Amino acid sequence: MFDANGAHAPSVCVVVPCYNEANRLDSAAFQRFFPLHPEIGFLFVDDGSQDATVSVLQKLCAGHEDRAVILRCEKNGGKAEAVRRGIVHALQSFNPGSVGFWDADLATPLEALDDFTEVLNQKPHVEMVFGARVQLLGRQVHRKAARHYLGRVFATVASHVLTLAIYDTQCGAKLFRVTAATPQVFAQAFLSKWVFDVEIIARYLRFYKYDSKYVEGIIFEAPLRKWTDIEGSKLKVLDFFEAMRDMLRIYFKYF
Ligand SMILES: Nc1nc2c(ncn2[C@@H]2O[C@H](COP(=O)(O)OP(=O)(O)O)[C@@H](O)[C@H]2O)c(=O)[nH]1
Ligand SMILES: [Mg+2]
Repeated sequence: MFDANGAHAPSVCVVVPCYNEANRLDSAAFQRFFPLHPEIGFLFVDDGSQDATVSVLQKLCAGHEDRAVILRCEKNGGKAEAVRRGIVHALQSFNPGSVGFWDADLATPLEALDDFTEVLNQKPHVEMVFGARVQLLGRQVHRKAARHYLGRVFATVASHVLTLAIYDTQCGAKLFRVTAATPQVFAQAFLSKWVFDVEIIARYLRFYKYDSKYVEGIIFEAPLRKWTDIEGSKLKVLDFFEAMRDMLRIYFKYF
C-alpha cells in the first residue's frame, strides 16, 4: 500500500479514470514504468465498469501495491467525478507533492510524465502542467482531422471564456502542484461532464481573484512528443455540442 502517513508515499500521484477499459488498458506499459519511477504512484479509479476492468486492474497492481492502488466507485459517475474523487482521495491519503490525471488509453505515453515532473521541479512558480497536442515536425502527434478541427474550435472558445491564451485545454494528461488552491479546486463536484478541464482552470481563476495574468503564469503547456488517437473513444460527435453547452454554463457560473 501507499504509506498512509505519507512518509514513503510516492510524491506524485496520478489518477487514471477507468470506465470499461478492460480491452484497452495497456497493463504492460504501466508495469514497465513502475520500477523506473518509484516517485510516481498511480491511483486507478474504476467508475462502475461493467466489464472486466476491475480484475484487469487487480492483476496490473498485484505486486506493485506500493505505487499502484485501485479506488472503486460503485456507480458510474463520469470521468469528471472519477478524476475529482481520485484527486481528493490522493490528497487526503498520500500527502503527495503533486497530483494529476492521465487517460487510461495512454494516448499520451507515460514517458511524458518525466517531462511534466521536470517542469514542476525546475519552475517553482508553475502550479499546473498540461499536455499540449501540437503537431510539429519531428513530433508524433496524430489526431483524426475531424477531432482536430472540432478540438481547435473548442479550444479557441475555451481560451476566450477563460480569458487565457491557452492552446489545449482538453488533453487528458495533466499534473498539478499541491498548493493551497488544490484542495479547494477539487472539493466540489463539477457541473460539466466533459469540459471539467475548463472548469478546473475557472476554479483556479476564482481562487486567484480572476487575475488572468497571474494564472497564465502558473500554467505551463508542455508540447507532447507523442500523442495517439486511440481507438475506442467514448466521446461522440454529439458530445461536442454538449461540451459547448457546458462551456456556457461554466461562463455563467464563474464569470
Ligand atoms: N471514470 C470514468 N472515466 C471515463 C468515462 N468515460 C471515459 N472515461 C475515461 O476517460 C479517459 C478518456 O476516455 P476516451 O474515451 O479515450 O476519451 P477521448 O480520448 O477524449 O476520446 C479514459 O481514461 C476513460 O476510461 C466514464 O464514464 N467514467
Ligand atoms: Mg482517448
